[in-house]
Amino acid sequence: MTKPAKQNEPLVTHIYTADPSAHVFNDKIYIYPSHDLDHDGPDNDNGDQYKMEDYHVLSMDDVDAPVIDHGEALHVRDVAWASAQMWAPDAAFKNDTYYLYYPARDHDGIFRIGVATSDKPEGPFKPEENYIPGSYSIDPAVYVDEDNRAYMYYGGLWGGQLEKWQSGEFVANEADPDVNGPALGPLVAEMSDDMLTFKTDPQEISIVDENGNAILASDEDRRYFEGPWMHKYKDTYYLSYSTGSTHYLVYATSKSPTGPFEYKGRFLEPVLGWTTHHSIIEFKDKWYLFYHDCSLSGGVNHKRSVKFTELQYKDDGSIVTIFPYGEQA
Ligand code: FUB
Repeated sequence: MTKPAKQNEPLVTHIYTADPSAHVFNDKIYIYPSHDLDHDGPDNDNGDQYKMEDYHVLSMDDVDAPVIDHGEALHVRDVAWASAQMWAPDAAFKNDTYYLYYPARDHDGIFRIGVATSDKPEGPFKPEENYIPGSYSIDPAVYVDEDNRAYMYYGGLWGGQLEKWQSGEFVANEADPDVNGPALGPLVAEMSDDMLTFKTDPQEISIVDENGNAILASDEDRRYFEGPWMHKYKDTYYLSYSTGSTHYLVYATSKSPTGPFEYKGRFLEPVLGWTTHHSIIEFKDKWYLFYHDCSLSGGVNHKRSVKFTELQYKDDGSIVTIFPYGEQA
C-alpha cells in the first residue's frame, strides 16, 4: 500500500510508471501502466531507453484512496514469443475474464501485440503462447462497446515501427510517409468473441479536418503519433492520441467506433518529458484523465510517473484543455 491518491501528483513513487490505461472494474479504479526501469543505457528515437520487462497493476478504491501496487502481474520471461520491451499495455473485461493486452518485441525485434488472461483484474496474467496473429506495432487500447463488440486500436510511429508496415509487410528501412500526403492513422480491428484474436482485418483509421481533408503527415500539431484511446461521451466516440514530436494530447470524434474521425482539438498541453500517454474514464459521475510525466525523476525520459486529473466537457461536447502545471500566464 502506498500513500492516498492526489490529483496531479505521482500515484506511486516506489517504482517508475508510465502509459496508464485506467478502467473501472468492480466499482474500483484499476490502472495498467508500463513499469519503467532505471538504467544508464542509450536514449534515442528508436525508444531503446524504454527497456521495460514486466507489468504491475495499480488500484484505488476511490480518487482519494490509497493506491495499491498489486506486484508483478506478468514478466517478459514468461512470454514465449517476446524478447524485450514490454511497452504500454491495456486491459479489458468480457466473458467473465480480464484480458491484458501488451506490445513487446518478438525474437526478430519486431513489435507485436500479445494477450494474457486472468480471473482477477490485478492478475497474475497467463500469456497466450503466441502474439495475436496479424498484430504489429505498439500501444493497444481495447474498447468494449455498449453492444458488447470489442475493438483494438493500436499503432505508434518511430520506435513503435508503424511506418515500417506501409507496404503491408515489415520493411526495416522503409521511408517515412511523404510529408505532403496524409499522415498514417492508427489501426483498428474488431476482436473475436473470445478476445484472443482479430475478427476483422485491421484497417487504418482516417482522421480528417473540419473540411473533410486528411490531416497531413507534415501537420505535427495534429497528426497521429501513438497512444490511441477510445471512449464514448453521450452518443459520440472520442479517439484521443498523442502527437509525439509536438507533445500534445488531442482528440477527434465520430458517430462510429471505426471512424472516419474529425479532428477537434488539443486537451493536454505538454508535460515535462518527451512523451505523455493517457486514458480517460468515467468514475462516480466525473471524468478523469490519466497521464504521465517525468517530474519525479527531474525530467529523465525513461523514468516516468503516472498521474491523474479531472477532465471536463463543455456543453457542445468539446473537452476543456488541461494545463498540467496550472493555467499559463
Ligand atoms: O512506454 C514506451 C512507449 O512510450 C509507449 O508505448 C508510447 O506510447 C510512449 O509512451
